[in-house]
Amino acid sequence: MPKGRQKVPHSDAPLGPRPTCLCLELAGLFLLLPWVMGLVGAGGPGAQGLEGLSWAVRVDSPEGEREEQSLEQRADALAQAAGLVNAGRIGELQGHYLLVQPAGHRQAPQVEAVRQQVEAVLARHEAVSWHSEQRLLKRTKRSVHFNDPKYPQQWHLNNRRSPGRDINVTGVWERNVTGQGVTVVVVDDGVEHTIQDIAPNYSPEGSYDLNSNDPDPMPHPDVENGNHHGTRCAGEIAAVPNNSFCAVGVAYGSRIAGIRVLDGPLTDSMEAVAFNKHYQINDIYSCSWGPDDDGKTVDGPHQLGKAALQHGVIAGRQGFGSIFVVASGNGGQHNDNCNYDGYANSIYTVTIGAVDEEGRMPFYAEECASMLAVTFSGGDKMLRSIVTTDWDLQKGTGCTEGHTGTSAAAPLAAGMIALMLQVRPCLTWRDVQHIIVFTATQYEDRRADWITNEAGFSHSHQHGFGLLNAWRLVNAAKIWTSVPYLASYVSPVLKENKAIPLSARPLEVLWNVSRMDLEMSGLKTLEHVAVTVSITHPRRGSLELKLFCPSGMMSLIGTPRSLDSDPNGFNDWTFSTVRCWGERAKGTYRLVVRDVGY
Ligand SMILES: *[C@@H]1O[C@H](CO)[C@@H](O)[C@H](O)[C@H]1NC(C)=O
Ligand SMILES: *[C@@H]1O[C@H](CO)[C@@H](O)[C@H](O)[C@H]1NC(C)=O
Ligand SMILES: *[C@@H]1O[C@H](CO)[C@@H](O)[C@H](O)[C@H]1NC(C)=O
Ligand SMILES: *[C@@H]1O[C@H](CO)[C@@H](O)[C@H](O)[C@H]1NC(C)=O
Ligand SMILES: [Ca+2]
Ligand SMILES: [Ca+2]
Ligand SMILES: [Ca+2]
Ligand SMILES: [Ca+2]
Repeated sequence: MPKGRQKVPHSDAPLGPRPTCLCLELAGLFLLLPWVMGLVGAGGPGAQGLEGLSWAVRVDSPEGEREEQSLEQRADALAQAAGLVNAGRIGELQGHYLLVQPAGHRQAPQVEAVRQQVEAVLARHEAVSWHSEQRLLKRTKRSVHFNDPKYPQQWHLNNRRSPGRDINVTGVWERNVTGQGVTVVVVDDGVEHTIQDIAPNYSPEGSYDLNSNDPDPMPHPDVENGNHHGTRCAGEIAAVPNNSFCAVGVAYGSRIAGIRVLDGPLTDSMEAVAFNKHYQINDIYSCSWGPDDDGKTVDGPHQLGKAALQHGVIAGRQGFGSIFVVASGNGGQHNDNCNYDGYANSIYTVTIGAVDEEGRMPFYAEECASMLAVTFSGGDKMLRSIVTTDWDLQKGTGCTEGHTGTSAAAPLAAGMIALMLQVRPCLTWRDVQHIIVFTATQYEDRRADWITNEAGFSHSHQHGFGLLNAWRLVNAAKIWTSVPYLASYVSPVLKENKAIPLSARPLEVLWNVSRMDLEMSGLKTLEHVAVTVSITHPRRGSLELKLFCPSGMMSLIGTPRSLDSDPNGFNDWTFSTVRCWGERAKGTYRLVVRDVGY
């Protein structure tokens, strides 16, 4: 479960008339480049030729004419002349065909005689410019057999009980993509880096202890809450495989650092330091914490924390931008919503929620319009949790089967992003978000309100754009063309000096974004849409805010919360949504504010 941050007291704004003040901000891209999904598949002839003899040939047309049909006919004729069968074109290689022995002749006793005959025909034939007998290539499949005792229980990596209900990472590892060259930092209550599943991958260069102000983020023993949280998250990302100990991390070839900041009073300035600490070494910041999930808190990064997030995406990782992964929160039981959590709501963060082993939204999970995607974690008591490293500072075993909450989901996402950055280190922070949007997969859950937006992306407030899939993420990363520079458009401040009526007739605020506005800003396609509001209202939790993009796509940016009876309304709070991702920016935006009467 995420740790609470130190709460900053709300200022006591006087109850006055009820002005509503809001400002619409769009962030998006200048141009949407054509995008091709990375399909990895086999076409043309398969393995059928390898049971008998087979040859690859290049066929040329005599007149230099290269029409596929005439090439195909020549390959047929050639096959016949050689006593073979044309098994079809080889993949996408024009003029290349695979010729195989006919089915009945495969066990022919005089293999050598047949081989010589065919060779003679192919060598003489005027249509053949090249030929080569196909022999079996010796390739050792690097399939992964780990001796870690808890690896078989890591269903989120390789689910044998319900195939498909995992992050689909084993094929990525088999291709030697394990996060090599990438450093992930866990910003938390420390990382026990001496433990055998962490030590070989530990990065002291990326680490720091802001609670004690020293370079070593070793957690301090604490009987009450354990301070095991950061170590568990670190193990999910980079636990060492095949060391006969505990478990395996998603990106076990990456380096793992720790920033200890949650074990003591936390200030805005400490948070700002943490978000940019060693930001040319640390590529990905994994943050499994946030404001209280009590269903009545509205809080997030303050001035300095916000500035550090923005500075991180501009200057971190040699200018490609630090990747901030945040957990969406565990306030599900309290009807909490991650749009009241400024870390999740921030456009600079990758906001990750949880689904359980059965692919359902767990009881603790929060929903929100700024949710980017989900990945696996524990659920109710009957369902398995996440197996990972644990501290053994006092009498622990260094291994746990009980890590859960969105805290356990965010590090899995951080690990998957490390795999992407190994294959494409120069992806920008926005490329990473785009690739997640493009590759996350929708799946059925009766609680999910999937809607396909005008750009063709399906989003639900519960699951974002869907489930992260390591195989799809890495393949898309390989062929991704970086998105152009960030463009943004900010409307003027709109003041509506109107009361928000109880129930039936909501307050509506419209804002038209014209072609001229967009030409001035250079913005074409939406990514994030953010609305900053100041609303005075005697009971904040009674308010509901819906934002409609020009396409009509609705985002529930502010949900009513029965427990939130704060009398001060919203003061300059920014709500954001990713649901209009990829849509055109021009047109009318409509904010609908309603009092649901709690
Ligand atoms: C793991 O270690 C065993 C020896 O304990 C070895 O046989 C095996 O190949 C190793 N697996 C991997 C994937 O390196
Ligand atoms: C999972 O990965 C394998 C490669 O290991 C790939 O063939 C398969 O299509 C992937 N499944 C999904 C659902 O993406
Ligand atoms: C895997 O990658 C690492 C570093 O990128 C390299 O040193 C190693 O030789 C690779 N192994 C294989 C089997 O390709
Ligand atoms: C916005 O545009 C619509 C039609 O395009 C028009 O009816 C409406 O009056 C405009 N609203 C504002 C506030 O300019
Ligand atoms: Ca220390
Ligand atoms: Ca291990
Ligand atoms: Ca929350
Ligand atoms: Ca976010």
